Amino acid sequence: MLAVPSNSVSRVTTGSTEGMIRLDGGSFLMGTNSSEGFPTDGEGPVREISLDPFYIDATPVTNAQFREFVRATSYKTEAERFGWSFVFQGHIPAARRAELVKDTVLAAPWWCKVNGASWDHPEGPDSNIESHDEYPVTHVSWTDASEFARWAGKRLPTEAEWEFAARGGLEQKRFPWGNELMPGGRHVCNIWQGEFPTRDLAEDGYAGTSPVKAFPENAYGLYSASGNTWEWCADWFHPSYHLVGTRSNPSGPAEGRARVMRGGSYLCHESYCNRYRVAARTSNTPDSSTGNIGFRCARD
Ligand SMILES: [Cu+2]
Repeated sequence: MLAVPSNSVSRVTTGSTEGMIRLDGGSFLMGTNSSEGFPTDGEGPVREISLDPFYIDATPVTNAQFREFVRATSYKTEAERFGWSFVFQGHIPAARRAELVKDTVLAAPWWCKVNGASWDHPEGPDSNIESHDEYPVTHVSWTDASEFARWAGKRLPTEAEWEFAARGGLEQKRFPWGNELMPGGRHVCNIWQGEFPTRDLAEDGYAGTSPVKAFPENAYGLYSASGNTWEWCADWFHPSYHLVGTRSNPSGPAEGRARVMRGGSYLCHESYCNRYRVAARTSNTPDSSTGNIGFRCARD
């Protein structure tokens, strides 16, 4: 038996609720009316949502857990099948940029299309995840995340479940721990410090992802909800569907072109993408993968 360090995240036992938190559900106020929110994202209006009890992973799925899935199933992620994924410019050695970067995103040129980037080569073909077992898996698409969840006997959380869990029982606070970004002057999540996207001061200790338990959990025991990596949710994204949708166990529109992502990432900064707030939302197409998108699972 290997000794498991106390801070480590448990192995995946398929069909088990180990490493998950059981939440009673009930009603909560979802979204925000704050002027800080992005109206076009559909963060508001605040509405009362009720949820049945559910389980949710205490942490995002780690590299070690995803490796177990790949070893058990020989699963190939979409990034591996497409042959590339998006890597943040600051994570590519300047000397190799010309060779590795095939293209960039017009509206977000810091996202580089890198051949050979994948969950176990997160910064390109020569990079690896050695000594990063307890970091969140990245470069996984919504489809990949759903396949992992199915293997583990779980599912992706609905957006409402994600927000309920992330709020940790607090009502209408900005963050999973309260209203202050840095309570007591301490960094409690992994986001961007400095000038985005060129100057990353990494004052929180991390320029990229951080171990899933690097920062304190919220009152429900949920780690890494704000910052670190975006997390896929089950729902299709729509900026206004929630105005007409059910308020009891909502699961989003029946169809769409992009899936919901929540939580923000190590690239979020107030000046550019103030979406590490607990009401913030964004989306991506289900086959997209990047170095700052991961996921956690839920189950009934
Ligand atoms: Cu952001």
